[in-house]
Amino acid sequence: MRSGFATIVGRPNVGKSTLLNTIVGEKVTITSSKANTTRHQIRGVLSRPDAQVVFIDTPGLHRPKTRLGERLNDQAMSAFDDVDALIAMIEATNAIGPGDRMVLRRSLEVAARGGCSLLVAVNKTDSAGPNKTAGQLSEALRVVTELAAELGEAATRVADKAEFFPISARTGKGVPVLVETVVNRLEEGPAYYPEGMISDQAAAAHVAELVREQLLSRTRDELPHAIHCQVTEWEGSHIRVEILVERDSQKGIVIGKGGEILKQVGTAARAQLPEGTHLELYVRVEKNWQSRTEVLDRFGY
Ligand SMILES: Nc1nc2c(ncn2[C@@H]2O[C@H](COP(=O)(O)OP(=O)(O)OP(=O)(O)O)[C@@H](O)[C@H]2O)c(=O)[nH]1
Ligand SMILES: [Mg+2]
Repeated sequence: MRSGFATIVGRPNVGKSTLLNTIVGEKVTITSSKANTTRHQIRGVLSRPDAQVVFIDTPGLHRPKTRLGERLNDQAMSAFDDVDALIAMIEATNAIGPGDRMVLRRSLEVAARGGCSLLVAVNKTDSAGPNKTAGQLSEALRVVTELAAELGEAATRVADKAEFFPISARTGKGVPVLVETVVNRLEEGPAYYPEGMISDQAAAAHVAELVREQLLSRTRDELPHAIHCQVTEWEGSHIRVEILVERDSQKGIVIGKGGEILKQVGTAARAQLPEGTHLELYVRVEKNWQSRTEVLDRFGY
C-alpha cells in the first residue's frame, strides 16, 4: 500500500476546491466564483485498496489587503511543507500572471528543499479549448524552467521531473491521470485515516461553510469577504448558524427584502443536509472583524 499527502496550491479562483471535490467524489469543500472562498486547509481523503492519498485544499495565495487575507496566505503557505507532492494549479483560460509565477516559484523552492514532487495542473480546459490549453501547457513548462534556473540546481532537478496535466476539475477530464501520477510517486506507507473517512472537517464547520457558500453566490463586491459563519447551537436536528458581517449596512443586504435572501440561503443549504434538519440563520454585526486580530483568533483563522 502506498500513502501520502498532496497539497493543492494556486492563486484564488483557479479551481483548487473544485478539484478536491472531484477527486474524492463528494463535496467536502465549498466552491464559488468569488476569490478567497476557501479560508482553511481542508483535507479530502482518497482511499483505494492499493493507496491512500490525503489531498489538502488551501486558501488561494494572493496579495493580502486585510489581516484575514494575511492569515489565509499563512494557512496556504504552511500547507506547502511536509507533503509528498505539490499540485500547483493554474488556469488554461488566463495568461500566467505574477500571482501564478509566485505560486510556481514557491512550489519549486519548497520541493527543492523538501524533496517532494511538483505536478502542475492546467485547469479549466473545458472553457479554454484544445489550442489555448496546448499553448498554456508549453508556457507553463517555459515559466517553470525559467524560474528553476533562477533558483538553482536543486530547483532545476525538481523542474526536470515536474509533470504538466491539462485538466477540467469541473468535468473531471484529465483528473484520473493526475491522481494516478500522484499515487505512483508515493512511497509505501500506512493508511493515515480510517476507511470511509473522506474529510477532516468537523460537521459543524461543514454546515457553516454550506451556509457561507450560499451567501457567496448571492452577494458581491466586498461583501463576500466580510461574511463569517459559525454554528452556535446544534441540538438534534436543530442547527443555529450565526452569520457575521462587518457593518450594519451589510446586515440588511444579507437578510434581503422581507428576509428573502436569508430564506433562499437557508433552503439551499438545508437541501444538502439530512432530511428534517432545521436551520436557523441569524445575522449579527461584528465591527471590522477582518482586521481585528483577537476576533480572527476567536473565529479560528
Ligand atoms: N469552466 C471551468 N470552471 C471551473 C473549473 N474548475 C473550477 N471552476 C470554476 O472556477 C471558480 C472557482 O472555483 P474554486 O474551486 O472555488 O476555486 P479555488 O481555487 O478553490 O478558489 P479559492 O478558494 O478562492 O482560492 C468556480 O466558479 C468554479 O466553478 C473547470 O474545470 N472549468
Ligand atoms: Mg477554494
